[in-house]
This record gives sequence, structure tokens and C-alpha cells, in this order.
Amino acid sequence: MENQKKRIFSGIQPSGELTLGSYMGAIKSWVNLQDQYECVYCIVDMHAITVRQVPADLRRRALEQLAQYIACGLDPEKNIMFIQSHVPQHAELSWVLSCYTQFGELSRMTQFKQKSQQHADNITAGLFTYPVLMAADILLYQTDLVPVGADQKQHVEICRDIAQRFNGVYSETFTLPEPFIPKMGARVMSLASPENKMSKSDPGGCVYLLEKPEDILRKFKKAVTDSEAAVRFDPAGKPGVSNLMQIYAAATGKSLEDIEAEFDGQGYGIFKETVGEAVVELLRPFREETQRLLADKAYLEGVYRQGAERASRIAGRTLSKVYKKVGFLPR
Ligand code: ATP
Ligand code: LTN
Repeated sequence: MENQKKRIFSGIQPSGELTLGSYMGAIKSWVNLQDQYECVYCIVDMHAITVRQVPADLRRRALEQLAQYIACGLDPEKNIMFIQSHVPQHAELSWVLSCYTQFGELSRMTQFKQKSQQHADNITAGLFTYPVLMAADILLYQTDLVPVGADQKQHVEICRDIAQRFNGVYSETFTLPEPFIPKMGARVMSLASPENKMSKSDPGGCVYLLEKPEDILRKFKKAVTDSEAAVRFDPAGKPGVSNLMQIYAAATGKSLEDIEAEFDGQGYGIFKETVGEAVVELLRPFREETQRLLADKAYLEGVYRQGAERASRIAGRTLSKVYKKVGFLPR
């Protein structure tokens, strides 16, 4: 450890534009945690190629995502920010860990089942072993806490299982990480079909962080609700309204009770408009800052180069330990 602070690791795939879901489920916690922890935030481009990507888009999005991390309030001086493919230890540890992971446990991963349905014509070995690479990401940095949305909990759990198994076969090697899932915004649902998670591959139901205010407002106006016309929190009975309440709570810091009181006796029209405006205001400074940062490529390149150097120093130490323990002859 470089110092006494506990360590955080998290990452997002540059496989599409960032959404309000990834902001509320993950990045918002990253920003809040950056002072108390030593944080490592990654752009996981190697995970992104588990489904087919257009090379030029992948490159552009990796840089845009870095700008967006910074625009959301992550300080590149305080945090290590880097691109996964720049630090070769991720692929190297992933191979070793794949030899300590059971076929059966990977077969149970919900994300694999979902993605292999969505990409039925291209179910690759990489899609299957995705959680092993994610475990390598986390374990290389002796991570204590992994801030993610609720959908990633299962992947953090398998990472713990792999680490525990490895520690048990050899000796204490990896810190066991805990997931950190926010209370509000852990699972932002689609505005168009609130029984599904808001996902970047569903443009109608999702709000992109860089989207224009008028488009955001239009999506909230069209958000699916129900016929009761009462703003009341009931995720099972009223998924659309409950989702909007959670988004509003996460955007403004208000409690669910306060929100029920605020819209008591009012129709959905004003409610949806108010939530949309709160989101527009939340995202406005972020959009402007991202555009400013993207105009300065040299600065962004400096950030990711320095990030990769700092990351690979830490990752190198863990990988050396692992190679020694499994019995590889030193070069
Ligand atoms: P895809 O839809 O292509 O699977 P995604 O949007 O689910 O992608 P990422 O953008 O890689 O996935 O997710 C990044 C982080 O944001 C993860 O920590 C994930 O848990 C979180 N996240 C993504 N979508 C949501 C959501 N709708 N609600 C809460 N958190 C989310
Ligand atoms: N699987 C995650 C992305 C991811 C990640 C990680 C998250 C890859 N490696 C390590 C936390 C820690 C997802 O968002 N879909």
C-alpha cells in the first residue's frame, strides 16, 4: 500500500455513451468517496470488446469517457485514472485467475446469460470469462471497496470467491473487496419500460449525460407511469412513478417522503416536468465542462499516461507476488 487510506477501484466500459444510470449508480459515489479513499478509476476498453465494437468509436469513446470522469468532479491529481489496455498486468492476472475459476460458477452469471441472448450470433469465450478480467482489475490494486450499481454485485461476489480460493491454496495474497452500492440510484430503470434497467443500448428509455436539455425534457415528459395519478413510492405496483421519484431524490437529495408531500394532489404532468428539469440542471455544468475538456486533447493524454504509470506500479507488485506463488520461474 502506498499509504494508510483504503483503496477503491471501479470501471465503466466505453461501449456506449454514459447514462444517468451509470452516473447515479456508480460515478456519483466515486466523486463522494474520492477524499476518504485512494481511488483508481479505469476505462475498461478490454471489457468492451467482449461484444463487437467499431474501432474508431471505441477509441473516441475512451477519450470522451475520461473527459466525462473529470467533468463529473473526479480530480486527476487525487485519483488514478487510466485506460485498462494501457496496463498489461490486467490481461496477465486475468489468465492466472481463469485457472482458479470454475466453468460452473461463470455459467451462473446473470450478465452473461443476458448478453449471450442479446448477442446470440457472437457468444465468445471473452464474454464468458468477462468476470475473471473484472476480478483481475479489482484484485491487482488490493481493493477494499468497489462502488458499482446493483447489477454488478454478482461480479464483485465472484471476485471475492476467486480471491478467497487463491488465498486459501497459497497464502494471503489478495485483499477481499466489498461492493459499495448506493441507497438511491442503485438501479435506475428505463423511462420507457420501467421494469427494465436503464441501459445505454435503449436510446428511448435512457438519458445520456451529454444529451441536450430539450431532448432530456422530452424523454421525461413521455416517461411511462400508470393510471392512478398519485405520486407514491411503490416499486412493485408503480414502477414508473417510483423510478422517477428515485431519480428526483438522487438528483436533489430530497427524501421520498418529501417528494410524496411535494406532489400531493397534483397530476403526473407537473411531476414529470419537475423531475426532468432537476435532471437538466444536474447535468448542465457537466455537459459544458466535458466539451471544454475535449478541446484539450494534450491534457487528457497527459492524464491517462500518468494514470497508467501509477496504476502499473501498483499492479506490477501484485502480479509479481502472484507469479511467485503459483511457481513461475523468475526471468
Ligand atoms: P450495457 O447496458 O451495455 O450493459 P451498462 O450501461 O449496464 O451497459 P456500464 O455503463 O458499463 O453498463 O455500467 C457502468 C456502471 O454503472 C456499473 O457500475 C453499473 O452497475 C452502473 N449502472 C449502469 N446502468 C445502471 C442503472 N440503470 N442503474 C444503476 N446503475 C447502473
Ligand atoms: N462490469 C462492469 C465494468 C467493470 C468494473 C470492473 C466495475 C469492469 N471491471 C472493476 C468495477 C470494478 C460494468 O459496468 N458492466
